[in-house]
Amino acid sequence: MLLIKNIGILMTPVGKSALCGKAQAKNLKLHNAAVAICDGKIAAVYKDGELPIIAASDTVIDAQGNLVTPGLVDCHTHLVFGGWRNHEIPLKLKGASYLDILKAGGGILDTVKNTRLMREEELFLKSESFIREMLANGVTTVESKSGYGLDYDNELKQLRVNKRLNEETPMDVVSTFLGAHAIPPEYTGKPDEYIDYLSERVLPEVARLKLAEFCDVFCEDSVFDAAQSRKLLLRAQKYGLKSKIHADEIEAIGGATLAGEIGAVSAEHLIATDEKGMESMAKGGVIAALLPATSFYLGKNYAPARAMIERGIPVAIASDFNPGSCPSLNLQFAINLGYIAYRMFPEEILTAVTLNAACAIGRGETVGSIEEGKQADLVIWDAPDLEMVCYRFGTNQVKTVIKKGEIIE
Ligand code: IZC
Ligand code: ZN
Repeated sequence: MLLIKNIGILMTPVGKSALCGKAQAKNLKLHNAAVAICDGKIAAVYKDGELPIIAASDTVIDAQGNLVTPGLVDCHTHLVFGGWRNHEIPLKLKGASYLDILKAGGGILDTVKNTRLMREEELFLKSESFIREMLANGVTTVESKSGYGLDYDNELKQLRVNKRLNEETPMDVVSTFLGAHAIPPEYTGKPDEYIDYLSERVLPEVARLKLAEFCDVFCEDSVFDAAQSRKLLLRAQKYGLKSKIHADEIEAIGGATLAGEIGAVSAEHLIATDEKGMESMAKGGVIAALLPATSFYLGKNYAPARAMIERGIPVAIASDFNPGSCPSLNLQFAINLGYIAYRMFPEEILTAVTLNAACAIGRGETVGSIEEGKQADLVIWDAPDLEMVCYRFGTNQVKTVIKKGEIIE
């Protein structure tokens, strides 16, 4: 047994499904707590100084009165990529927008060029270093999208890297096929043909080789419209891939509405989402995966998180780590922005980066809360309470990370 004792405060959402409305703020809060872990799973949770009988062979960790939460879940990243995009800074300072750069053949397409050039092993080693950094920052489960290959060979290359990251690092990596991330140079001006190519040539193989659980699409002005997105996602559902949509990041062109209509598990970004989109999401039980560090980095508005919570949409928060619109993998910074920019309460934020994020990637049954039977993924913070985690920013407040009952060094 591994025992974590002397936990000043243990905070966790409860359950296996996403929490919305007032329930999003309901955390279990235990004082002077302890957690017993056996075989990588949570065996028991204690409060008010209660402890199990400890055998000489047990390992005991003293949390020294600090806060303990579930391991964080980062439910939206693009962490497998070649190159960086630091050279875009001067263009942006001269006034070019994210979409201007993409339309001129840069942006995502620049990363596609660099990702295609990289060998699978190099790509794996680069991504593995990000995974290590994420673990050190308290993230124990991550979603990773393809979308920088944009052809059969290179999309599969990225997805195989996801598989290896999941198998060869302590991190749980949930793989998403985002072949419809941009229109590749081979299909310039022919988005419909590219959607057909993905549906007929790439998707069946992704499904056959079980390289992704989700299919995602960048539903955006001058990328893929709502009809093209619908076509691909419905085709993917037939192959057993659940739906996610990059919706309303820059323009509201119907992505959030589509998410509700086709039963997407999550819609992501939602900076420009309108009333109609929110209504459809609430009706369809779609989780809103919000990415505040991207709003920060693009100098854009922030998604209407409070309005979503009021309308009963479960809110998750993720990093959106990618080389263009968010070159930071620090989910703790997104937590800070959840508080400062979204005006969410610490309890709502904790649910957003644990249970709701887990549900957004199909892992609500196994992770996202500290409960008997769930996987033993926990963070011991260098902080006495959740307010401190939301309040201090720019430093790593994680003290110890436990993944499947093992201490991450
Ligand atoms: O590489 O720019 N928004 N996709 C959609 C991204 C941002 C990632 C990128
Ligand atoms: Zn994204």
